[in-house]
Amino acid sequence: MNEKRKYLVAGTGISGVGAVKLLAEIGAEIILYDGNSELTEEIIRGKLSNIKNAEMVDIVIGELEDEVIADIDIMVISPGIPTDAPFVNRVRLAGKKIWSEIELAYVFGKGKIAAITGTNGKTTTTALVGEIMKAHYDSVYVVGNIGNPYTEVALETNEESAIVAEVSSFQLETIIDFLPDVCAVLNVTPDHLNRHYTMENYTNIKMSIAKNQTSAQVCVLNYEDELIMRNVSQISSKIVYFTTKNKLDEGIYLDGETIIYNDGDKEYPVVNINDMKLVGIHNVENVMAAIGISVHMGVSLETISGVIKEFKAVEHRIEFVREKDKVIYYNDSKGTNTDASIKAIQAMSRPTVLIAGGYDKGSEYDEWIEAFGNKIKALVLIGETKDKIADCAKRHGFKEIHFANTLEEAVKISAGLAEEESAVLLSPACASWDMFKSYEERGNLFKDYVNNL
Ligand code: UMA
Repeated sequence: MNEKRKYLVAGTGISGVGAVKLLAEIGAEIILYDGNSELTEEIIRGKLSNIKNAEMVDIVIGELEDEVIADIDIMVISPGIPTDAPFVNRVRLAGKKIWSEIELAYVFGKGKIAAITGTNGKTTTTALVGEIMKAHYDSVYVVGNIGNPYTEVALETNEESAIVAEVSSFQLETIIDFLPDVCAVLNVTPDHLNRHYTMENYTNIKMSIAKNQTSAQVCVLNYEDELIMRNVSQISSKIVYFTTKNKLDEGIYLDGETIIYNDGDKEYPVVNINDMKLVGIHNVENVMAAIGISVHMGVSLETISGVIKEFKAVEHRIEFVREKDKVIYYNDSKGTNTDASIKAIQAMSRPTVLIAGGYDKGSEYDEWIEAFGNKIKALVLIGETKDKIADCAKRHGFKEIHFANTLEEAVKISAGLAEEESAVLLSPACASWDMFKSYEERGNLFKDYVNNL
């Protein structure tokens, strides 16, 4: 291929590198730009070392001059760059197209696309749909916000491929023609408002995943989500609803403990929720969405049901670690904010010892402590926020509070506190950066300590 247009790729994270890989392969002229003036050309070239013809890429760091902008046709923007950043406004004012990295992949990729967005549950649902697709299709790509840039694999896809994309609001802001065959909006609750400013704007961005769909495509929506339901008039595709609270004439719902798929004519039992390894009502919703998506991606209910029963949680998200002395240990290191941690607490079906605390993002813990109900029997606190959390817990009348200096000590204290038939849950409600490099490191160490008990 010999692409004639000249591209500016903004951002040198994994999206930017993925975009450069795709564009270099199609022979486009590329300028790679990053606003972080602490980066050097050497560091950036290092990131491109596996890309053929990368020496042809021009690199710009720091200020982006108007002459550079004047010279390009399209800017491919990384999701982490705000769309109202001053240099982005200058590109827009110069009349240049701005494409999400997802848009670039879509334009040059092939295959049938399932795209999933929502505030919570995206990664689990994407991973599950990916596994279901693998049981049906030979060529499957699980891409997007989940951590695998879509652009990196777009040129490998063919007409027979199934692409499962986790798409964030940041990526949706700059889609143009992106048209998924099936899409889903799982839920919309406050998040990223420092970037999207209002809930109205954030909701519209989420719903825009379906903006290019017609009645030939399918959009799977959460029937119980007020913000989604208030905005369904925006959707032109065939809507498939899922609900854990109601019964529908068509869609996915619960009959007792069985998830039913109703195609409008007939009810089909898909899976009993007790046969699933995923726990919590939010995961029942994720599974329901995955069923709606997968059916419309052409997979049989039998295959879907089989994969759901075997599917385990995504690593660090209410992940089962082990059972020892009749106590189950769960790793929810990805519970880095109170909202996510509340989901984990709600998912516990046993009395639970909760390990929490970490980096101080200035969060309030009142709502989180109120969510303890009768379920959380003891709190073991670590990290920067331990005193702040303890004070808040005491204000709410919660008294069973213990402190640990290290995560290892917290695991030992918890094991001592947990009675038979109870659970120990690491769900910090805080980022990890005070004591660890990342939530992954925190979760992996937790699992090591638990396995060493
Ligand atoms: N940069 C600028 N100017 C700016 C801001 C950033 O030049 O104003 C540069 C930075 O210096 C850096 C680069 O942009 O070099 C970073 O780009 P990026 O933040 O888009 O990071 P990527 O590595 O490309 O990762 C992105 C997603 N990151 C964000 O949305 C913040 C990843 O989602 C995603 O996995 C990846 O693309 C592949 O699609 C992460 C995320 O936190 C996991 N997502 C949010 C979430 O899930 O809540 C939306």
